[in-house]
Amino acid sequence: MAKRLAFYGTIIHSQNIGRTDILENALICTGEDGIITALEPNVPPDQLDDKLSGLNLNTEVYDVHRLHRGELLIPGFVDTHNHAPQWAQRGLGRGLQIIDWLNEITFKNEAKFANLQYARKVYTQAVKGFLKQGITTASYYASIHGPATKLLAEICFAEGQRALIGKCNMNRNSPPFYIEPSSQESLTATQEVIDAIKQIDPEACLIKPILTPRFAISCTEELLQGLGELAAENPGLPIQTHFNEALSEIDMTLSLFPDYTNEADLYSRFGLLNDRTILAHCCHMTQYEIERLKQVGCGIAHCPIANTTVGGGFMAAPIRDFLRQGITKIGLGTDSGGGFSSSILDAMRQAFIVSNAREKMTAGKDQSLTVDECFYMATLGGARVCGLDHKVGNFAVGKEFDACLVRTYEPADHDMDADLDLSVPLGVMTPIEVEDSFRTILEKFVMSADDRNIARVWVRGKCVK
Ligand code: XAN
Repeated sequence: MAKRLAFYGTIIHSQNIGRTDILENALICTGEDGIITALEPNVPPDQLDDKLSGLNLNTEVYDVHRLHRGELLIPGFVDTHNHAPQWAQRGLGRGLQIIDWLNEITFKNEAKFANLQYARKVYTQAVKGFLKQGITTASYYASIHGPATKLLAEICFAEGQRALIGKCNMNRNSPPFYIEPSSQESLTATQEVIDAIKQIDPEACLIKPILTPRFAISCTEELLQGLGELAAENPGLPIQTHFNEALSEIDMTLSLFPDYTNEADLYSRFGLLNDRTILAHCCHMTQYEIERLKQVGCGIAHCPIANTTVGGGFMAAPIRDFLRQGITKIGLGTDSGGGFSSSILDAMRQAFIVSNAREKMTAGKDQSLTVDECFYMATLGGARVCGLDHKVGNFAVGKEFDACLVRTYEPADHDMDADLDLSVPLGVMTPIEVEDSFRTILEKFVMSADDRNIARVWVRGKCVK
């Protein structure tokens, strides 16, 4: 059981892609189960004590936080595409095309997760590292190894991170030291991991299994068929894969599956394209595929850092085009280690950069993204992609309290609201000025903060940083 929490101050969250609510003088409370029990904006400061006693909020059972002007409460970040074993290879292999990068850097690194001692060390660092940066939910690709994948699930659960966790399926086009011997063995190991995760967290309070065919290149038809059957037998089971990431990858996929002209039809034929599917990248999309994704309701994991630093291209998903066509089930992925950064703040910034490039490339047709849109993708959009928006992504009575306390100044013993000039900025974030609106403070945070400004983090009401 977590301690009950109450916060009074400024809360910022998304309601949808175009709407960010800034709630000033807001009071939010949680129960011992981490569920939000009250959310009320515009509580005048002189009425706060009455309100707290009216809600029966005494500090013995509640941890009461009064936020000053330099602090904000925002939803925890959702990382919709993350390779946990690549924590130790982030940033390596720049300049390589995607298939070469996999062969020269990634598969050698992931093969090390056959060793459970090594897996424990790296996965513990990774999960703690992501939580430290406010990533309260992650959709993880593990390695091909069942035991190490179970270990990742145990670590997420113990550290208190919400996660979807998938053992990668790979039974072809992979090096001899990093390949599953047959489709049957891959399927059996997948089922074992699903069962183990359900045993660790039977009510799926924090962690859930996810089917993870790495991409069609690494799976035989028989394996994709078997995974599609698993998906059909388990109606709540999500699926994740890489999709239309790079031209070389698409060419190779279609040459391996000559009966198909596009990846959407391929995954659909094997029962792997549905409203529980998370498609990472979606960079090179035909109009037909955009319409199929919309029709089916797939989630899109936009990974702008990896798309511009690995894979030999400067082509990230056409987000403005998706939005124009009514697709809003879009989140951000760090895609670390293809993405060199494990920060969703960095992913937001790179999403702006690639959208600016697209604006130029399309002569102004695809306008660049806004702060509201990126903030949505980092929070509520990501929760939608992971099928968790009924629980997290923003704040509402009945949802679970996953949150970050943003702090822009060092804690001080003077009245920070009155004496901003005496305050010492925390980290290297753009400093707050007296005249700044909370919208400006949010923009400064998104564009220039780092993990030092994420002072505390809660998942399901439990403090994890
Ligand atoms: N395709 C991939 N793309 C990527 O960015 N990272 C990977 O690990 C991977 N595997 C297949």
